[in-house]
Amino acid sequence: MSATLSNNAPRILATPTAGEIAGEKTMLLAFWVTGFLALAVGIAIGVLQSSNYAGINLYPYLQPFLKSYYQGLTMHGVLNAYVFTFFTISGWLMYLPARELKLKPNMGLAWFTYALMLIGTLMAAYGMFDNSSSVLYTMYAPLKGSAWFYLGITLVVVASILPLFVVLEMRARWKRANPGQLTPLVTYMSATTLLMWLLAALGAGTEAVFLLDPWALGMTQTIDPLLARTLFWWTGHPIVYFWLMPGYVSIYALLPRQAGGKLISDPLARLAFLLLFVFSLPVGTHHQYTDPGISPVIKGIVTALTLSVAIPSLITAFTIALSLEYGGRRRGGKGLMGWWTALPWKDPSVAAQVLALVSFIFGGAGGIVNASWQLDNVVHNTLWIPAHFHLTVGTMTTLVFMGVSFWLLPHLTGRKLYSSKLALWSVWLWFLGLMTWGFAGHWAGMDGVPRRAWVSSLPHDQYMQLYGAVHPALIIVGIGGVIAALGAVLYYIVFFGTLFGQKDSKAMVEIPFTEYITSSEGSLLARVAEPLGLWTLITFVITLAVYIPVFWPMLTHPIHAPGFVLW
Ligand code: HAS
Ligand code: CU
Repeated sequence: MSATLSNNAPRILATPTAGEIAGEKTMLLAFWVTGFLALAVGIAIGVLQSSNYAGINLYPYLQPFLKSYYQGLTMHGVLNAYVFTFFTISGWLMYLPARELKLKPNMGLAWFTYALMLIGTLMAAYGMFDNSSSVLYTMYAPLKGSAWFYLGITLVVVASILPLFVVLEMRARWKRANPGQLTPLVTYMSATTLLMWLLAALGAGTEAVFLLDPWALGMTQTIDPLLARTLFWWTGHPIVYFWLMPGYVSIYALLPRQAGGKLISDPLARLAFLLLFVFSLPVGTHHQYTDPGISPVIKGIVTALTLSVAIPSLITAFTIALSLEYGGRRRGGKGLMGWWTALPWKDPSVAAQVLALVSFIFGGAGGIVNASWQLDNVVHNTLWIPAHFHLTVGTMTTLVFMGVSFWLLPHLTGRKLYSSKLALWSVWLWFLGLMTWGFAGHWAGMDGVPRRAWVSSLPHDQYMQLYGAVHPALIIVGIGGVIAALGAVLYYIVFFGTLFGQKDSKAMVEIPFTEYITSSEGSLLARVAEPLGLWTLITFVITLAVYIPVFWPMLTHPIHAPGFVLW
């Protein structure tokens, strides 16, 4: 009898010692510094891309380092969209749950993740720098890259899955000690994000291991471009939520407190994450509305499913706007919008995240246009699409992480933020630069300016003949890029100024975990959302139901295309 009782009774878990926490901080710092270094290189190359559209061809001055616009574009996309995000997100999603649960993560696995990701990054970087792999970040076969590149990317993707096991193990340990209790919110969000990513990565993982790697190693001579693209987009859509959801962790679980308030509802946050998980997997083919070989019936179904993916972000918009309003009113804001001006705008971390949210209103609205099959035909493969993703991953994700770094770096290093003022300038310039870019890019896209085109290499009169009518928009694209780059310069002054700055005992700020107005206690919604294994299975079944009819004709009518190295 007593044995049964002691089995069910809550167990006391060993909390990590100060030395162990210091080790975890070093681990997270390694992930963030590596990620932000990659971003610095990516941003520098970004200025070349935006100048290209303004008609300024800087590539001739960069020989022999960058051979072509397409090499630059590949590096810009891979470093920013994969390397920066995967490093920062992997560290972030292991460290925060560890602090929330007050448990020690499996540090061996955490460091192994880092090492594998670094090796993969170096291999892929080699393949890009030697100009053997200018295949763009979407790796569209039959454009052919080197084995260094594909194998490197494969390792990076494999590494990015490992944090899931670190988080699930901590969650299981915590659940054994707290039987019947709901997973605390940050851990719930992290586990959901990483489970979503596990299923998402199956597409690109299969593409890499069965198509791209053997092809680049010379084991196969041809490739099926349609199959490769479809596998890529299996991952390529949900990857955008792998970029978004870790930012949402801060927006839901930390920002309300930083803004002086509380999160309105914990169960609604869980619902948003669960819906992002379930809805984002089956809709990858909305990137292929113009591809042949996919049934129009599927394209219609995917349009409807994609529109539903906006629902969790709309839930987020209302929940967070209300949480911010609550914070602003507690800080003395009066009247209809007084709460808005009463937000702590002088705090660069808050300013960055709120500005990121503002940009995401436009990024999200553009996404809803893309989601609609008919409207997408107008904007697909135009500059509209990069404009859309510079307001989502370029601003929403990146600016939130910049904002987080303003408290996280002092938290990790015990050093003072180098300059709050410079930090504020950097986030405003980044926001204004990318909003300018975004506005002009959408405009130029609607006028039919193609994306991924080395337009500045055309003779001037030909460039003007083709794009003269939309030249003002393209010049604004270039100006937006420069403003954002100035913001980045200030940002990195703050970043390195903090890393190498003064030690200050007060700098070691605590993680601003928020309180809730409505907690998940007694919430049916939170209970239904809790069994993550079941939700993973449900999502997988729905995804297969949508994808089996997509893949079937491709597998029964394979295409065999030889590879091309164009640039
Ligand atoms: Fe997207 C293409 C559809 C969101 C990234 N997307 C891309 C590409 C990237 C990307 C990188 O359906 C290009 C890929 C390539 O290279 O070809 N996208 C959507 C939809 C959403 C969406 C429906 N995208 C994102 C996010 C991304 C991202 C997030 C990165 C992080 N996207 C598409 C489609 C395409 C596409 C098609 C293919 C197009 C083509 O032709 O190739 C939705 O998830 C968006 C929902 C978002 C909202 C906004 C909610 C607003 C919030 C802010 C509230 C503000 C507050 C502040 C609280 C509905 C949460 C208070 C303010 C006050 C004023 C009170
Ligand atoms: Cu998508």
